[in-house]
Amino acid sequence: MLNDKKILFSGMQATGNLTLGNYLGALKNWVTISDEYETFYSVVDMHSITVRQDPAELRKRARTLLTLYIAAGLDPEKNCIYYQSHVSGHAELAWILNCFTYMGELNRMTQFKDKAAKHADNINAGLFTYPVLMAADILLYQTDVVPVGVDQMQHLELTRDIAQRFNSIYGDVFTIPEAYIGKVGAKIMSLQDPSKKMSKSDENVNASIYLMDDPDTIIRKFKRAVTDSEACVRYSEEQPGIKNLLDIYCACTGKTPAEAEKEFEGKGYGDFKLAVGESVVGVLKPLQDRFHDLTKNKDYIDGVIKNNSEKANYFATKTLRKVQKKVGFPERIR
Ligand code: ATP
Ligand code: LTN
Repeated sequence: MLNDKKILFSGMQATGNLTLGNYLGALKNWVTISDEYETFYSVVDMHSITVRQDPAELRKRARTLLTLYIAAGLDPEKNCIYYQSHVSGHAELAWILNCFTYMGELNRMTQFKDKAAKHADNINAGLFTYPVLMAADILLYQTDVVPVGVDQMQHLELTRDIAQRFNSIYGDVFTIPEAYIGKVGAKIMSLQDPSKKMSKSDENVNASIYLMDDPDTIIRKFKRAVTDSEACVRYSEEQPGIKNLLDIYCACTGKTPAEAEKEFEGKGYGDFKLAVGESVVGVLKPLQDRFHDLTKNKDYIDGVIKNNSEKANYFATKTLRKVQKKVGFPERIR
């Protein structure tokens, strides 16, 4: 890198509509910490085809996601925001790393087990080796930190194991990455079943707040959120529904759970849910306005896509050539 900053990489899949979980667990943290690092934020469209996609729809969602990165506050002049499929090094490194990953390791991945159960009619090899592509994403940029939600920890551990294995054979080729888990919003749960994470692929639309939901919809979904019969706003594992709403409220307002408990002392769940909904509207409305402005500016977004894919390609190729040489591929003749 040209400066002394450490390197950060993260990515999101262009499948489904982004939820408040994706925003509070990932995107918001990306913005908060971006200034401290040299950053690469990828729209990981190659990961998306591990489950069947409609091509036109995937293209549209990928562009929406890239635009949302910017709307959320990432300046594309400072942050390398790009499509994974525009940098062929991801696939090339993934192939090499496949040869340094064991079937047994991949068999243990819980996301694979979940997705295989969900898509029983299409358990393809890509779904199985998905974590290796993720390792390639990260290692390609000599990444130091990877901000993700807790659900991705297992993949990150695997990435570290693969990198260490490779380095122990060929010397210090890869930087060993660390996970960065945000303090608040690390795991936002479903509004309809607080034992499940809020997920963009949930079939029940009332379970998730989507980033593009209008204010009325947001308030209505919070009013319907599953709670309990304790009638007391307390931050406790015994009240998972209330705890989740407190997590959301604190992530949106910057308050601590203790401050929030105090604020709602003696108040009913109705008032509390309304306040949570309003705090979410307060965060999402400005983001939505910026998103709509950006979509009107096609040339600007096209320019971001072009410039940043060139930048990502430059850094990716540097690592890739080093790795190719180490494993014994013949040198390129210029
Ligand atoms: P899917 O439902 O398709 O599995 P997802 O909603 O889990 O998708 P991903 O694309 O897998 O979303 O995740 C993008 C990022 O958002 C990851 O860093 C992930 O850790 C984070 N994330 C996803 N869901 C949540 C959640 N409920 N709470 C906090 N962070 C989350
Ligand atoms: N597997 C992640 C998305 C993802 C990612 C990455 C995250 C793909 N490559 C590299 C961080 C770094 C997910 O399903 N959320």
